[in-house]
Amino acid sequence: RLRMPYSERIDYCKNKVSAKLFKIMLEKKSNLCIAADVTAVSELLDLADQVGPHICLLKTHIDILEDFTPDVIQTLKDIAEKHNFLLFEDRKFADIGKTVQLQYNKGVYRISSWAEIVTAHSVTGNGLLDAIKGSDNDTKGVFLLAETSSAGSLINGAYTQSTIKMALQYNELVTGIVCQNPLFTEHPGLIQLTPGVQLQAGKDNLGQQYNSVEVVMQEKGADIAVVGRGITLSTDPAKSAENYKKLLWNAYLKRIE
Ligand code: UP6
Repeated sequence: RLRMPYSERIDYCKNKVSAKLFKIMLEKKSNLCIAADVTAVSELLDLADQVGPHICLLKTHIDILEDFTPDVIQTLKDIAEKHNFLLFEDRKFADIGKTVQLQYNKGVYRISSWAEIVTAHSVTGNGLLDAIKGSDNDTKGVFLLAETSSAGSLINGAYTQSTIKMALQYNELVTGIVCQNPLFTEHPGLIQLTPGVQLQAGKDNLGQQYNSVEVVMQEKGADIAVVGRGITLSTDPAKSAENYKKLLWNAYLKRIE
């Protein structure tokens, strides 16, 4: 997987969304996912429109918006279409199947009606993935969490390996894995999504740990890097996103050289 160009990996994708995502990445020369962690709708929409040309994925925590109304979704969808990126709700589902089914399809957010990709923990087992798989929308993908970027995580090696097994078992539904290391190198159809990325290695005061662009792409096996505050807290998010995009794409090109 690590030395194979994204273009060649499309043929290995069992999940429709992964193939679509690889195509967008190639068209836009972008393996940047923004973590749009802002709490006002206007900020989210502005940010999406500004960084839109430079990203392949817009990752949301839709439940942190303080002024959410259902019509926000249509506007987000329009921006996503305008700039050709996918909407990705980082819900980190982790309940029994029945509850996840309700959380995914119902409530004010109706996540399944707009997010082509969601995240899930593997901790509760297959029922959770069966619930997502069984719901209406037919273009959907899941990133399963096999590791986290936070210090002191309770996830161990056995959990990580079982998560990858689960991803392979559900390969029609699973777009890829959220992790910090090159774990599933024999499976080019799965995408590695790696959060905890900034220009320099470091940490925040709540356990988040950052690696640099070069390290995540060349040593840690990331296919897509998630950048949040590295962009959102900069004075010019569009320019910052463009800079991350170029650095990430160059690091990818170096990796496949
Ligand atoms: N995220 C992590 N680490 C994980 C999984 N997910 O940071 O292991 C998510 C967070 C946040 C984003 O929920 O939205 O990635 C990182 O944002 P930051 O770049 O501002 O730290």
